[in-house]
Amino acid sequence: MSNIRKIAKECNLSVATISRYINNNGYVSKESAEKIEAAIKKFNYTPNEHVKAIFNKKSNIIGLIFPDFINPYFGEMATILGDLLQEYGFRTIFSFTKDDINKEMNALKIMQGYKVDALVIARGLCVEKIEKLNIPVISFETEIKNKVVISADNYSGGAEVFKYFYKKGKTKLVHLRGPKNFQATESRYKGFLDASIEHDIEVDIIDFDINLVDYKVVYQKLSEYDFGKYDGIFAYNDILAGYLVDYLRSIGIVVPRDISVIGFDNSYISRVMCPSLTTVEQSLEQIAEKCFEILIRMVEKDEDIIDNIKVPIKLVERDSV
Ligand code: XLF
Repeated sequence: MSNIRKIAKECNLSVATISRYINNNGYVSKESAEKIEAAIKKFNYTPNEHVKAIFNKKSNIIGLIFPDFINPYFGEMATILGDLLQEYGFRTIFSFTKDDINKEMNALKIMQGYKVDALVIARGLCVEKIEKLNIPVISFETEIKNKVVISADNYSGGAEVFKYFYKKGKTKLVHLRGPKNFQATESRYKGFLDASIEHDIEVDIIDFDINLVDYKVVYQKLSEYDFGKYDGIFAYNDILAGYLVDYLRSIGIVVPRDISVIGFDNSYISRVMCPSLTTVEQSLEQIAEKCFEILIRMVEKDEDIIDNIKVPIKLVERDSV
């Protein structure tokens, strides 16, 4: 006999009443609630998620699709958000895309198979497919029609980097630009470029259109350029800035003595790097908390939400400039 039926029999109540009590979704008298509590204790019962799911028509699972956890920014974001969801009582499952469309397609299929109640997709690429999903979706960074989109104010971030270099007297600048299919880094690039045009300073742009997962490939790419002619480098994110500082050291260029470097993210590596990294903060806490709050509204309260949320950025001064 299933646990719920055992409890129902013990209490002399219907299975529906037990379910209402366990799932907190309807009236149960005080007297019945006390009986049910006693039976739960007696049988040492922990609600079976599958049973809950059948009664609620919800799986209680949130799917989180991320590029990878090699980039500490995504690792930190998933930890904060996953923890909030877990504390609330949700289960989380993860899939990784490595920014590959086929892997992302597969991840979406797997998530649908698990009948997740909602999805958070970071830097998604399969825009049309995601647009058609009929479950709540929060998209981090990628604009998707009729969905909730959350991103940092990347354009302002890029502009702030230029202005900071300029204020510090650095005008021989280069930007390591992210892959063109990343909307966030494209905005950083545009913000940086527009600010340089406004100040009448010509800047160089290097297309860094490779995956940062394999550091050997990154170092190989860095070795193709002559960084000695610049006094400031804007890397499109912290992990690239980390590789860059290390690479420069390996060829005898010392940061910040010989050249300044600014990243983007304010992930924990920016604090522990040597020198510590001046960077643009896209607040992990604010982004994760916003995702959590909206997920709860969409999944628990069945609210239909379409929004485009821009989280403000902040330049964090450290030792790399
Ligand atoms: O997609 C962008 C590029 O990398 C994302 O916000 C990140 O900055 C994370 O490191």
